[in-house]
Amino acid sequence: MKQEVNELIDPLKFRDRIDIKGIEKSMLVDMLRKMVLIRKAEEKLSEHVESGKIKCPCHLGIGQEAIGVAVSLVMRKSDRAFGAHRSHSHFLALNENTYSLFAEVLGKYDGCSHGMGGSMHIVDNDNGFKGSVPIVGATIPIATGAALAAKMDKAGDISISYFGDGACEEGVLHESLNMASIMNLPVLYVCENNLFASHLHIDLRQPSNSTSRFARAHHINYSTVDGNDVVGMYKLLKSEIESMRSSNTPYYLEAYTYRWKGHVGHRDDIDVGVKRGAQLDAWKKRDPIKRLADSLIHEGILTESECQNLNNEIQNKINSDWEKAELASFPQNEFLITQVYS
Ligand SMILES: Cc1ncc(C[n+]2csc(CCOP(=O)(O)OP(=O)(O)O)c2C)c(N)n1
Repeated sequence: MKQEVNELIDPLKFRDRIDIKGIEKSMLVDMLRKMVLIRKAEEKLSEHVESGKIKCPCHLGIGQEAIGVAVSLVMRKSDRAFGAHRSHSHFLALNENTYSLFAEVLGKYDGCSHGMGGSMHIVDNDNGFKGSVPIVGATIPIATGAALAAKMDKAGDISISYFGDGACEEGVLHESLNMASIMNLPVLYVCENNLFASHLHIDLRQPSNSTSRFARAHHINYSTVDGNDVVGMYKLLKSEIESMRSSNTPYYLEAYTYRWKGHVGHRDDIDVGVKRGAQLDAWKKRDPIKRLADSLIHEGILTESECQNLNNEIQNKINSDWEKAELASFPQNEFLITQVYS
């Protein structure tokens, strides 16, 4: 028997303004700025996957910006976050360093992994992003181990594990949840449930479109949320993470969202899979950025022209960082021996 989780997967719902009450103006503007930066950075990447200048595979998360931004705002630099193949938003939400990301995907020495990693091996130790790898599910146990280390350090740090709904089909998720539960580890599991694993919709892969049932099975507290509501997720995480830090408990956040681009590259992939063609336009109307911007304008926090200026400033930064990255140098050949190992 198939079970639908709830209305969170309905793209006709949750399209309106979001509840921004109780959050400081500077925090709201920061959220908007970070999401716009991530969106525009990925649009630039999309343009240059298409132009052929980017040679590495690029998994774009346009449409999913709110999740990484909400998490980044409750993190501290000593926390330890781990991502996967679709992690540009997790990286940029923490450091806004579009130059470092652009240089990386172009294989340049100035990139965050000195041009050796490309889009799927990005890292920023200083800001808490400990790295991403493309093997689906591979960083979930690493994040769990990092939570054990954090607990032993007794400094109240936590670890964060980002993964997609497809990663729940890997055994390591289940082993990790069990270990985090039985050992009381402060790890925040963040499932970005965009309903797809490559081209296959979750309805064709699972008896239910909820992955948080796995947290429940392991006695881990969890929430299922609108992953396109940055403020809602921020409010929830703020209180949950405080208690994780003091009591060393795991938490599972299932954030429902949708990626606007195909699995990899610049195309929309509307001709692939059974549901995408029908749903993509509807999900674009549940845009996390527009919903926050509309809310800020409606509440008189920003004017339309201030919003436009913010967009323009970010676009200028993106353009100039891209141009600078194109001019940057490639790493020396010796780096293949000194920086890459197997
Ligand atoms: C162990 C493993 N199996 C298969 C793949 C091929 N693969 C890459 S991404 C992906 C789908 C992952 O889906 P999900 O975890 O939901 O993340 P999303 O792409 O939706 O962000 C697959 C099957 C892989 N990289 N690693």
